Amino acid sequence: MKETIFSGVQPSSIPTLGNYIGAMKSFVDLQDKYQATYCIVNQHAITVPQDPEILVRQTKQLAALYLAIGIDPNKSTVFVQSEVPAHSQIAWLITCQIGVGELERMTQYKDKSAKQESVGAGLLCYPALMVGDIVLYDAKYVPVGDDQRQHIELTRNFVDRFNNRYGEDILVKPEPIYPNAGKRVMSLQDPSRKMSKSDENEKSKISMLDEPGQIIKKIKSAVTDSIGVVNYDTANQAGLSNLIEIYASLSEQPIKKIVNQYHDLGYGRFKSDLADLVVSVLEPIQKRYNQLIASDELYDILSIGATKANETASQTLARMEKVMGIRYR
Ligand code: ATP
Ligand code: LTN
Repeated sequence: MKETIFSGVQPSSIPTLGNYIGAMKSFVDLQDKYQATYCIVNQHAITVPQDPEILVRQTKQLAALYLAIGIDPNKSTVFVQSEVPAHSQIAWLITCQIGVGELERMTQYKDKSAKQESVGAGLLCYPALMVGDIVLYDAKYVPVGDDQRQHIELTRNFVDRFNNRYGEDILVKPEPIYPNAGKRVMSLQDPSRKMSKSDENEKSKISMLDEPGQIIKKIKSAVTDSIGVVNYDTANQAGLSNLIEIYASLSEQPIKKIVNQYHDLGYGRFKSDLADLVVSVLEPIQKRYNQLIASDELYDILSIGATKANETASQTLARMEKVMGIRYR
């Protein structure tokens, strides 16, 4: 039996190159070795305000992108979170067992709540939903970017606590899988902040659906420094080092080799080759995306995915409800 992995991306906007490199690319790479379940986590997206019509559109777009990057529905289960009720059901059981203090310490909560005028309780309770996503599928591994480190740690602590209280081996304790290069892709305009799909500054991010012209322009205008020599030095050349990581991930070459190759060629040449590389990766994905988004195939795949996910998830939910004493028959 293959070991299980689970991961998800929020349909909060079109995914960026950061989402692709940090997480989605690994989804494809790992699907042969593991029994994979990949979710479009739309219930996570509503922890901050969303326009309903745009959310629906983005949900379909993200599903199409999952398939366009190479997630194979014959190997992996792909589904939309709201189509599997066990996610919201288990989230409540978990919410009742997580401390408010624990939730308030999450940096994602601090960052996101600082940006909201009025903070919904869902934003604070969000990690309970994420813990639920992972444990429902008995996931041993979770491919994610570095910004999810704290949430995975919280999941691991929760599983320990739960199993201690209710019996060993009820829940599987997951481990994160981070990519070798690009576990934290930074903003092209401010390399001290992560590239984020909900960043309002379009120049800070490359969307997976950006056209070649936009990609070239954004990489050309990415913030670097005045040192002028291509080096991987995150302290003094943070912007450039971020571009090198992107190059390393997409070309699957070691950072050292890239630095050797471009060391004396100047930033202009490096940026122009990087832009070509990004375009060469995204163009075929966009081509497949355009076919998928216009077809009914997408709905069929998501229906089959939700049915499969439901089978597994409802069993875990039942196991948890039983030990917690809220299944009386
Ligand atoms: P939002 O801006 O709406 O919070 P996000 O861009 O942070 O979205 P998520 O949907 O929260 O994206 O994350 C999906 C996956 O992408 C997660 O595994 C996350 O760790 C990863 N990820 C997000 N941003 C980056 C980044 N800049 N570098 C590497 N991985 C990232
Ligand atoms: N919280 C993640 C998205 C997410 C996720 C998950 C990732 C929701 N549920 C389960 C891995 C496993 C985020 O905001 N980046």
